[in-house]
Amino acid sequence: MRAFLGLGSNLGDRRAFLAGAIARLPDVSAVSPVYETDPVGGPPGQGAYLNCVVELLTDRTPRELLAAAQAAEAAANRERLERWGPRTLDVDVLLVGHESVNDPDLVVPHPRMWTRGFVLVPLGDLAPELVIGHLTSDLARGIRPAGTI
Ligand code: GSY
Repeated sequence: MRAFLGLGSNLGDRRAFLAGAIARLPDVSAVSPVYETDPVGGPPGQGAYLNCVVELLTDRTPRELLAAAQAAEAAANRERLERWGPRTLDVDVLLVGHESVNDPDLVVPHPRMWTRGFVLVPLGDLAPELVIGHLTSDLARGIRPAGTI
């Protein structure tokens, strides 16, 4: 199955946190370019994010991928201090093949991914066919290329 995870960091050595997560996640087959993006939601005054999307070729279930995402966040010393607040690392399960999950702690496809430029732009680098009809110029505005990992 082709699965996609979204990665973001806006605290500390942001690029190192993304790189550490990519090294630790299972079955990674491709990594998008990195983008610097303005925070969506959360408290005022927090710093810009670095975001990217990774593709996995995997047989793991969405729940197994959630566990891998949470392990990567824990390894980045993430503390859940404030919902939507700044974080060393956020790893979201975006898509897992054609699977859908609707549990209190896990919804796949990710319910907000289609309205977030910081997800759709890097996802479009890896899978342009998935973002057609979703990625508008409004959403892409302010998503700034920041190199590769
Ligand atoms: O949902 C992921 C964490 N997050 C982000 C993010 O990764 N990038 C941007 N630009 N804003 C965000 N707000 C939240 S919450």
